[in-house]
Amino acid sequence: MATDIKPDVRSDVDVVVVGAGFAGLYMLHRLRGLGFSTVVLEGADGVGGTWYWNRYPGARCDIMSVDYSYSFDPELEREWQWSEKYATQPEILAYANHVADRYDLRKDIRFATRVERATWDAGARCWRVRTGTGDEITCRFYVMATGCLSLPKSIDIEGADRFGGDIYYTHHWPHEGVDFTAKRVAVIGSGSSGIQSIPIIARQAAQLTVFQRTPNFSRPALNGPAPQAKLDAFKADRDAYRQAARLSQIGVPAPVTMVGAMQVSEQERRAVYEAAWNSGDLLPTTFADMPTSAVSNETFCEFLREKIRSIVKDPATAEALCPTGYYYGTKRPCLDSGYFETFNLPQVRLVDLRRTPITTITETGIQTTAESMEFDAIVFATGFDAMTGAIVAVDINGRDGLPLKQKWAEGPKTYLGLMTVGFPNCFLITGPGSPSVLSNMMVSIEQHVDWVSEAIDYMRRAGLETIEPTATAEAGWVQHVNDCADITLFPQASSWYMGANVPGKPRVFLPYIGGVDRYRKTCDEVVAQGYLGFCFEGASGVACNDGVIRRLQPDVTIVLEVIESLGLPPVESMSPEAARTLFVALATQRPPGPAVGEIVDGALPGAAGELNYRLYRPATAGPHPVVVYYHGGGWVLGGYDSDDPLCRDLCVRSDSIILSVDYRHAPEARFPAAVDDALAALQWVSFHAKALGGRPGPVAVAGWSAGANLATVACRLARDAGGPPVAGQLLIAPVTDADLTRPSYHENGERYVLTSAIMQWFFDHYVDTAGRADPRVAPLRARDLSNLPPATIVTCEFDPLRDEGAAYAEALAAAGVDVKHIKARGHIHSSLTMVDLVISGAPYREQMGEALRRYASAGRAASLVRAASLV
Ligand code: NA7
Repeated sequence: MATDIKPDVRSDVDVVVVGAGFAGLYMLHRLRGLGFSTVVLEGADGVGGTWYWNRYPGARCDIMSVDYSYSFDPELEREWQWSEKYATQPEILAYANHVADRYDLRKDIRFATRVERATWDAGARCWRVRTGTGDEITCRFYVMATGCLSLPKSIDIEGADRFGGDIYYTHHWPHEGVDFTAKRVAVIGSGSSGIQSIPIIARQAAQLTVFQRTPNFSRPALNGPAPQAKLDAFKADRDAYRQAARLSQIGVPAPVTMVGAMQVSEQERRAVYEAAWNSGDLLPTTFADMPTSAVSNETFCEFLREKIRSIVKDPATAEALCPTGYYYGTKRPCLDSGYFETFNLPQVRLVDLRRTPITTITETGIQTTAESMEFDAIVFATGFDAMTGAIVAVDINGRDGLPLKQKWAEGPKTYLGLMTVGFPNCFLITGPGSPSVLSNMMVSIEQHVDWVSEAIDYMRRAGLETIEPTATAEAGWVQHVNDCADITLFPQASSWYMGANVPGKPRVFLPYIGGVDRYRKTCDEVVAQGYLGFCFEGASGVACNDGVIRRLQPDVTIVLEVIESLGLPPVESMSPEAARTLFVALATQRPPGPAVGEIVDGALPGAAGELNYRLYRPATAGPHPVVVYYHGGGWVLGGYDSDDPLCRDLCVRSDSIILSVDYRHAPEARFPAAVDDALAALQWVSFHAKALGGRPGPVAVAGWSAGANLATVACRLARDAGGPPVAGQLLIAPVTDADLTRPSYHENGERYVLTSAIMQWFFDHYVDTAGRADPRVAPLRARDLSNLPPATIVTCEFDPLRDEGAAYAEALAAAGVDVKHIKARGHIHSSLTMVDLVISGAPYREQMGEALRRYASAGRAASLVRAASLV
């Protein structure tokens, strides 16, 4: 009988683990070490999971073996030597068997035992697990260690059951091997399994025909002995090596780069790509923006296509093998041993299913839209129902009998990829929403097993019986997983990461792409914050620690980390002059923003002298509507050119001329100098719109931060002065009040670049305390906000100015102004201006561009009406 957590509740064992692959083996070892009675249920006759089943010729790992091995026991590491850089399937399976023997694991594994159903018994607070043999086992905790790529995708080609020859599946290869000598063989599929097996099958078969639906990016594995440098680093300090892996992006120690592909010359770029090609490494370090920038990524794609063309002699075959229509890495890349060279062999032929799809499999072969071919054998290398398939293949029923399959009908929802709401005490090892398939699986498996073991141990010590995530925590995590994916190119590809390979499967990005390092940190933080996002139930009742662990946009987090690493002095401790110098220096480091048609610098008359401006003209045919733009910088910092990337971006998105104008800065010129200049500029540009090459009619105004403050103040002063008319106002994170006590100041006033202290510093330089209630400083305090131009107000969730922006939107709406309030979730005060750096800001800037286009067309319609009434 098991060690029960609570004396009055009995179960057969503490934990049932499903699967005796690398996850299940380590889970058993850890739980046993903690004194929990555990049984592992495994469908196969032996250990090894995916490496038990996938015995096709050429099957190997493509993460280097030294990395693709357990790290939990230094003794195990010392006694096991891998013979090659990338171990073969038999060697990996031998390793799994060695581990099972070494730790005497088999005695708690029931082989040839498939789990069919698992049901949560709320009354007994245990799981009832039913196996294919009809047995029922009860357990406190139920762990799915079923692997990410273990349930094969069902064959979705018509006529497959009709074929009279031999049929093989890479995922279920005969243990005795297959002899293809003198056979006419077809291989369907060109993922990792196809790419690894095709060169070997080609050497045996009389004829080999490869049916390729999507060409894959593959590079030579250059297998052989493990690289000496790697072995040396490992041997020198194995703890440091393993720790570096745990704190790396993908679970393998690797250099990190911050350099984008387009920031270097073509020659340097090629050198990096050549090094990647010659590295024999699945995930070599290339450029930082490879996952996010289409332009950068395409340069690597084309390099790889050139390599294919240089290897494959027949140009038509080479072209058909060249991947197109998706970006490098967004479908799982491959490593190969002579794959492309195989197509130079006379007995090998490629059928491009994009041109001539399979219509049916016949009794004797395969028919495409172009021809009928006869075969002795067909090999299906058609992949897996990845990440969720093996989990929902078990009929798992949670609280109130909710089937997991039903809960996940629209795509999996998990908290940290570890648990899912409604399924207490049910853990997933490397589940959807965790780095899993985007990482070295061994590192991710160990991290999850450790986390789960420690959680169960904690519960035992605290006398708790159930653990379950909260709905808020789960929704927040799902959002964060999507936020991370959405700033990359990955969701654009029809990949198994997206569930796109399985007909009818919801298109959801399944793994977590935020990185092994960040993910681990997140899981650790959850624990450190008292299991944030979890509810526990025990003898003393239910205790929930509700909350969301990651609320910032992922790229905003990175920006904050980079800024913190610079160790800059606080702005408020600096003189305005020093702060300006720093502001300018930082601006040189940012991406430039998109190209526009033309940029012209000029000067216009301000209220007390000339003001510089910079005009951004779209590349499209004009004349264009005109927008007067006021830069940010708290009335103290910045200049007409300091928001350059944002102005370029708005120019392109709105198809408008953006005229970014300077104004006098404090403390040299205090309030109301900036206001006077802002109004003067608006008047001058309105009058000279046509001369500037713009479209006649009312101009719009836009601004960020203090610039948005000036923009809206200028609108109101123009209204009071009887003109000029303004088509609309775009206010990005505006200053609308001088009240530093709103909740958003309390919540966000210290950590997100723009701090309460800096705002205080700005106000002190700009205006006397007595003047701060003036509506030209605090437009929210204006008595009459009616008849102002339509407004688009953008507020950022983690901005001290958020609440006053929202209050201004409400006040304008109450005064009858047409207002659109855009709330930028997960953003900080400055992140929307960081074009090409904070990619998650792009959808908001698109809405801004759209608002300016709308104002332009409304302004144009009004002008036409006026013109018509004059005729
Ligand atoms: P993959 O990578 O999913 O590859 C499956 C291949 O089979 C891929 O080229 C598919 O084309 C192709 N496929 C799937 N269904 C069809 C049909 N109906 N007709 C033609 N071709 C088809 O699976 P693997 O087993 O190779 O590798 C899985 C992972 O294991 C691998 O990524 C590593 O992580 C280890 P598609 O691309 O869908 O057009």
